[in-house]
Amino acid sequence: MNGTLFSDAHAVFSNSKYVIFGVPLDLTGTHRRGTGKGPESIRNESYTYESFMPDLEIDFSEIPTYDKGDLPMKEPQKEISEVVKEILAAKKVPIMLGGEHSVSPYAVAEFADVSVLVFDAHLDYRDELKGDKNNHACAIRRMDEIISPEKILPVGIRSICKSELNDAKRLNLKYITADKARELGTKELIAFIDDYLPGNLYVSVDIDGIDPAFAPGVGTPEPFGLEPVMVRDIIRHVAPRTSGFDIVEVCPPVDNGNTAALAARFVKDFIGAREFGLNY
Ligand SMILES: [Mn+2]
Repeated sequence: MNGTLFSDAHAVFSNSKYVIFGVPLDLTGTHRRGTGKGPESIRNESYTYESFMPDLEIDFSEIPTYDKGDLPMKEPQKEISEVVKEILAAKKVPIMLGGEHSVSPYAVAEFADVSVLVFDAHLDYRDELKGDKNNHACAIRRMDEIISPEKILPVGIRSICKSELNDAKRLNLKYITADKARELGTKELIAFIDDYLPGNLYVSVDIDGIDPAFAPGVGTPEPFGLEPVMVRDIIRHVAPRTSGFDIVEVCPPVDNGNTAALAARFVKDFIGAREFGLNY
């Protein structure tokens, strides 16, 4: 990283409630490459926003947030496991900035009892790609080996290969397509999420779940995606019962800055809404 920390992340670890860390991993991208620059770009764009969040009436600078910087990514799985373990042991909330989506299962594995809400264009349900089980196209498959398919709900899906579809049916992985999300609308979709995934949540946002018109800077863009405001409203709604969050797949070399800015905004909305829901 270039030394820039997430805006208003002034706390030190010991007095923080939220711990941000970057995972600049770009190993298995299949189309456009460059997600390794994601964390740096998200941090830079976080400075575009006011500290004060008017609709939550919260000043982000008053929420104790610590930015640990980037992990070295020499041994991604080990590094992520150790950091998430440390954060959870201290009863803080980990927020991971990617990097490619293959990092998410490593974080999820450290949560004792959790369901996972995923935003993504792709089902990421291949057992392997190019002989690699840790390819970013296998992220949700790896997660469901950790916690079971019934405790995962991908939303915004519009890219699935035949084998993924067969496996999703066989293993009972439910998912919400982007078209279905639009048909339901935010209110009904939120009601469904609360019903299907009650209790403690981990939220993983692959930014390509959003329509490429709003989030063009991604490795594998898919048209007809989710609108950012729907994703924001869902994140805000579930934030108070969410104990881990990641945002992945921002790809700065093909971004006009808006994708990283949106990712930074989701981080702020998650933290702000969680505080609002818990403390106000
Ligand atoms: Mn994706």
